[in-house]
Amino acid sequence: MSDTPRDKLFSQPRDMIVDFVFDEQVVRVFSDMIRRSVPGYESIITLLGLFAQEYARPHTQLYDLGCSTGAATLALRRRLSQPGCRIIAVDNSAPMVEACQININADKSSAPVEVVCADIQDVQITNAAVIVLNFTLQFIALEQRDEFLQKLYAGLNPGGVLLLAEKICFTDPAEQQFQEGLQLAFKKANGYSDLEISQKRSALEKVLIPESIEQHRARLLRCGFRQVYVWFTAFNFIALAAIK
Ligand code: GEK
Repeated sequence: MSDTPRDKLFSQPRDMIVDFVFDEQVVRVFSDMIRRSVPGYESIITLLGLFAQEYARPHTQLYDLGCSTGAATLALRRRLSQPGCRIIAVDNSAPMVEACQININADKSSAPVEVVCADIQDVQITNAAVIVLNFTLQFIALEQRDEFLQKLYAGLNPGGVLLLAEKICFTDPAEQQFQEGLQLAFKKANGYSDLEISQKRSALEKVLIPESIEQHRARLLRCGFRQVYVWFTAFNFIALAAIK
């Protein structure tokens, strides 16, 4: 995945900004785009593997929901040593699923992976030890998030972990400006121009809806998770572990 073409999707002025979609153009540059946009992305991906190592139990399932090109799936797979486990990677973008399958096929680790093209809200979750929602919940409609997380909770085995990483917002406007400003600086330092940043922001506006850490924590506790911990944070991006 290291030879991914560079993301220049928003580099030219556009007459009309349409809502962001995970189409073939995005898939082609996705790996470059997410690394240059999300501070800490690569660390989060690598560290997810440790949760597979620590939380997978023999003959259980691990889910990567909104798997995109399979980075988290591969991190889980490479650290998975329990017998009889299976990873189920799901995305509703056909070109993402295609790219994910290619990356899985090229990987030499042995745990079986099933790559599924479906809406994550329609997937049956059963016998799960680990569920990864890495920057995916933010694309689910706000009013559907409670029901969706309740479903994940129900499919998780006791002692299992839900790994939720999200872009977040802050209730204090000064902190919002501070954290968002630093993410902007991160994107600029990674070579994105002001035009690219503002056009992409407009395209994502109605599609990616961030919530505050308090909202995430409250929802997870409402669903029944007994422990909710932040295990990674970088500006306006966090990763939480919720244990059943
Ligand atoms: C990573 N987890 O590299 N059903 C299925 N897939 C969906 C849905 C849905 N309802 N909504 C969005 N997606 C990945 C990164 S990207 C994050 C996740 C980002 C999929 C969508 O097609 C895309 O592939 C992914 O969720 C979000 O760790 O681009 O900021």
